[in-house]
Amino acid sequence: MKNKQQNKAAASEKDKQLEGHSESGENQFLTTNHGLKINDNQHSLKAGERGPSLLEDFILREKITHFDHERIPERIVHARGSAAHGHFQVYESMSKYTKAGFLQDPELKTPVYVRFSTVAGSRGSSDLARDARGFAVKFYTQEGNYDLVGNNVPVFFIQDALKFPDLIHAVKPEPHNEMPQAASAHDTFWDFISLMPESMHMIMWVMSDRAIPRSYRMMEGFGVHTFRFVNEKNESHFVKFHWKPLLGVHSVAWNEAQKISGFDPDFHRRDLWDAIENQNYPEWELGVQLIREEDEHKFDFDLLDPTKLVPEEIVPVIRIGKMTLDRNPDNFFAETEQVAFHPGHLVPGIDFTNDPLLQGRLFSYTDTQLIRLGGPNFHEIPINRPVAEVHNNQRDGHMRQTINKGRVSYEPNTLAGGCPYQAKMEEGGFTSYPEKVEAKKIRGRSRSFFDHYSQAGLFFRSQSEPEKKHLIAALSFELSKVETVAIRERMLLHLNNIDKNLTEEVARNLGMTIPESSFNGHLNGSIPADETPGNFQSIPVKQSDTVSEALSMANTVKDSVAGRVVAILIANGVDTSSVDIIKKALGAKGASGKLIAPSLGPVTGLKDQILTAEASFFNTSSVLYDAVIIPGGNGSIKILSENTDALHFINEAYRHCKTIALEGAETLLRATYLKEDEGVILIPSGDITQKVDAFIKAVAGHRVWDRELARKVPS
Ligand code: HDD
Repeated sequence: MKNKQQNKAAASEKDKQLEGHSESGENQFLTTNHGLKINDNQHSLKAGERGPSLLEDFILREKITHFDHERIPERIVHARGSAAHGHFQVYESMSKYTKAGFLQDPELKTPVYVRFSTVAGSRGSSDLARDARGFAVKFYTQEGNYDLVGNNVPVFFIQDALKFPDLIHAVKPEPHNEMPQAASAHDTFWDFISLMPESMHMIMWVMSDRAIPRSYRMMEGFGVHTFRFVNEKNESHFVKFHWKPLLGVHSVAWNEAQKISGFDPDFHRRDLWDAIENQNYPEWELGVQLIREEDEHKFDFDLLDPTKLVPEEIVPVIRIGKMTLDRNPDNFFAETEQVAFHPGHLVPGIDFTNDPLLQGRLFSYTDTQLIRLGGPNFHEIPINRPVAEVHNNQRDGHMRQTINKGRVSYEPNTLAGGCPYQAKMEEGGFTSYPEKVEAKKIRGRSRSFFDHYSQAGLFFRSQSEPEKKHLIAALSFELSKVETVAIRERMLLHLNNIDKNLTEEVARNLGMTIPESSFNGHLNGSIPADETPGNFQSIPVKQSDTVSEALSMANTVKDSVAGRVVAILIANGVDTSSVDIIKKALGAKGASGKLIAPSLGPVTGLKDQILTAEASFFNTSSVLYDAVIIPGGNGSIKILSENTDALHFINEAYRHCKTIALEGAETLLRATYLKEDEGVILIPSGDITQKVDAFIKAVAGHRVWDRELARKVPS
């Protein structure tokens, strides 16, 4: 009961903070920022109708000045993103492992704000760039904000935060000509990577289909670093965080991604927005891998190394709660642009480890907000404000919102009764886990960080055949854009330490042979130069044939079509009752069908019923849909089979391995490249009612990637 009241209080407090001028208000006069009612918003003040504008026009100056300052610096990384509100609930108390308040009570709903992003592109870049995706969750807990600032990939490129600026400089557009935008397929990125063996595992992930998700709703999320859970008895467990999407993990094809970037660069943003507007609320389960303190050194990699994952087969992921996103933001700038995440926003019960990448991040995020949001008071922006009360002696600074009362802004004090005073641990005061540290100062890394290839190999081996082909194609694409041959050669040497077959295929696509290992320059992360030269031989390569099923998307959940969009191709003469049946069947499963015709506007069906085309071949493309269905009706089928745009639409959907169903459409089928497989569903005229469920089931399977293996379509 208490928690319910607290939930309500927290939610309404958050709403109050977010309130502002709203569009639907009645009796609202236009005013200046100082509340003066404006009488004329059409004309600036002039000396006569044809005369010069007057400096006196404070209304013009206020409006233009505000406009001139509308932009703030975009995020240095993760500039392109979209976000939504929601809540998190734990399934059962995790008190055995952590005292974190929001992980104790299954009744407690903790508000969250979640921002998904790409990493490399600018704010206006396409959602479909090949890239890792940011997955940042802000929990507004009653003990303060907790941020889990992760990615959709469980590992990272580098082991030490000192290399982060180098990595980002290398991947961003090249500085002399600002090209290419939101793309890693260029020399500086691969030059850097080819000198950073530690990045090979992450390279496998970003060259895989994980880097071109179908939807933010269909991505896994990972905290990446090893963190700690700490319980009331101050006992610690290592913890790895996972977000598991209930819709499964799905991606698009690379050829498709490139086209989506042209047809709808907001594809992921729109998908998230539409799903929430249509009440297909995206859901993820929070998973944890828990490792006892005493087991820290039982792995053949270092838990502090962010380029390694803990295979789920070794430490299972326990699903401990669910997050649901159920409200779109009201204002993109105020919320999504101004939200400030920070891995250092912690609550009691969760703590850091000494992962050197995490340690550097703990400095970087506050620092970046100072410049991006303009000063030290960014925590007062509504989207960043905690629902927990804030009391401290910090004051003043740019854009201070709080009006601190009284004369005391120091501690200890007597004049304010000693307030605000420190909280003891049992009162919820945060204390750091007292990890023993005894060491010499050193710039270096542990030898336990030196195995750079084993998990890259594990990832590649664990992929399905179509996934492997996609990865090879992606590497071939990226490296073919690299002009400097020596960089490509170095990459082939690295790949050869991961998988021989992979390397041979990439080399063949590049028209190259795999060079002898001959590089003697500085390779970051190889065994130090005083022991052996920094070349490829000095990096240990372990042979293994283990696989991890969890790493392949082929093993994901395939039982839902919620939020999927199906293209329904129609023309005059279409059987409108078939259209009706399809739309209803899709709607019943949370999917939608969009009517696409040779032109926009009315389409006359059988029995003269009129349908309205929602899109036409002029303004849409098959790449924007999950599947295609062509309802019967002889007239419609005849028109479509003679329409080259319609044929291209169907052929392209086939190429991208989508499910295609055709009702009574043999003529149309013959005019396309389609060959029958489980994703090409032929429905005899009039049988749509019986067959529509089989079609929807096939759509839930997402793609018939095996079509590529049969060499019916290119991968
Ligand atoms: Fe970072 C933003 C995730 C390493 C420095 N990072 C940012 C965001 C995400 C991540 C999801 C976007 C947050 C949002 O939506 O506003 N970053 C990661 C992950 C990392 C990582 C999973 C490795 C495991 N990051 C990392 C390092 C540094 C940074 C090593 C610096 C030393 N990251 C930043 C940043 C950003 C940022 C420059 C840009 C905007 C912001 O922080 O608020 O400070």
